[in-house]
Amino acid sequence: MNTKTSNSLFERAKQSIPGGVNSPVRAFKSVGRNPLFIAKAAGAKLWDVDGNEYIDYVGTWGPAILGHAHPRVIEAIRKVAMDGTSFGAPTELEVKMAELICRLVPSVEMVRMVNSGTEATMSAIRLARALTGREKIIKCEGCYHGHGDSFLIKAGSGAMTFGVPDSPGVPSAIARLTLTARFNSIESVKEIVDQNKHEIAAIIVEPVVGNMGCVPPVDGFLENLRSLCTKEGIILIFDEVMTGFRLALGGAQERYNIQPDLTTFGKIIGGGLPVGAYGGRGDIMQIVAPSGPMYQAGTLSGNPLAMTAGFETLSVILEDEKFYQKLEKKSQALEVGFAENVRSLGIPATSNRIGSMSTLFFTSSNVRDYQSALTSDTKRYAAYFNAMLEEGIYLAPSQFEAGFVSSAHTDEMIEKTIRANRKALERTLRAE
Ligand code: KE4
Repeated sequence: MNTKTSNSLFERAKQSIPGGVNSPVRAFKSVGRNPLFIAKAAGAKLWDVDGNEYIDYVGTWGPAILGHAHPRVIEAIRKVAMDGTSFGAPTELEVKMAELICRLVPSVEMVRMVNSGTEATMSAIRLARALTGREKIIKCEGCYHGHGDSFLIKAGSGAMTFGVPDSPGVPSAIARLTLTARFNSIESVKEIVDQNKHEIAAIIVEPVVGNMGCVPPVDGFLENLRSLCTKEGIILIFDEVMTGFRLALGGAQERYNIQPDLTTFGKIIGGGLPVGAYGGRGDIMQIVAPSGPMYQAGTLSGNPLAMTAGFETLSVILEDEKFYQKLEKKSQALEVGFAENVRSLGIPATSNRIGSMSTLFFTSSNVRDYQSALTSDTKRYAAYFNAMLEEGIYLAPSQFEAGFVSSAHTDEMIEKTIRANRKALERTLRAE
């Protein structure tokens, strides 16, 4: 596979961008090769600058639920851009977007737009602290909530990929306020709450984790979190930056029928443009300036391009009442095909999937939390990743990420991917 242009671009990029990329996981470090520079994308396909074509299962880390460059979304952005890209003043588009999110997400009565998932989660915990007057928060090991100081403690995603879950530069005074529990262990959460009575402002969790690889909640975990927070006066924050509008129109909270106090969003609601949002109970959101004292702001928050791209994306989904069933069918076919290959080749691997989010873990353990995810053979994952790339399949360049199926993935692409998976697994066997 010729990647000459990508390689020379990467050498150039490293002269002016730290690590040559604008987000660490893109550097392909954990899969032992230079990153591919992408020239264009359409539907479920990517083309790199050397003309190589791939079926894409990263989907720009979640936003591309319709595939890339959906004609409706592109046309809507083109049209709205003609009237200006940002005004720093309210627009009707923001009202329409806020009303749509409130209509679709069960627990959200009011919502504030921001520019990234990180901004959304940072604002949500500030709001929880403002409301409760408490300072400590609980997160789960392996969950990733963006790069805000309070979250880079046993973080997932890129931090887990590079084995630096706790970043230098985070003041110990801040780090001390973040306590970490084990995902899927309500006992570990209760223990921390009991040891910090009346001091916990919020528990923030990915209701279905994507950032240690895909790890669903075990039965009762989310329900127990909800009742614990209600009993203890702790704000329950569902970080649905990845799962929002991915797992259902109402996100994971609709799927699991749980009402968090606050929810954070990102990715899909921007249709591929920079966006984030946080929302929830009206009585809590009223505290946010200018209706209340908790300050949070943003020059480009709710800008017309991102609002339009997100609104059009959600509109396309809403027009197809079978949208999520079709996504489920394709994602299940992929999972069954992979499982058959893994079984027949005797590879120690297990797959977790919820809806169109999934991960093939190279471990024989059942992956249900950070510790079990870490039993994965990351060297084998790297070999598998590279073999799939050679077969024209673009996967997440890390064992600790989720892959995504979009509505643009055809049955033929799913079948091609299953065939490629078998060849790639065979190559990893030979590489042993
Ligand atoms: P951003 O600040 O990257 O928009 O969102 C942070 C974030 C918050 N919460 C969850 C559940 C997330 O998944 C993310 C971001 N996800 C990663 C992918 N695992 C972004 C990819 C990257 O860092 O380049």
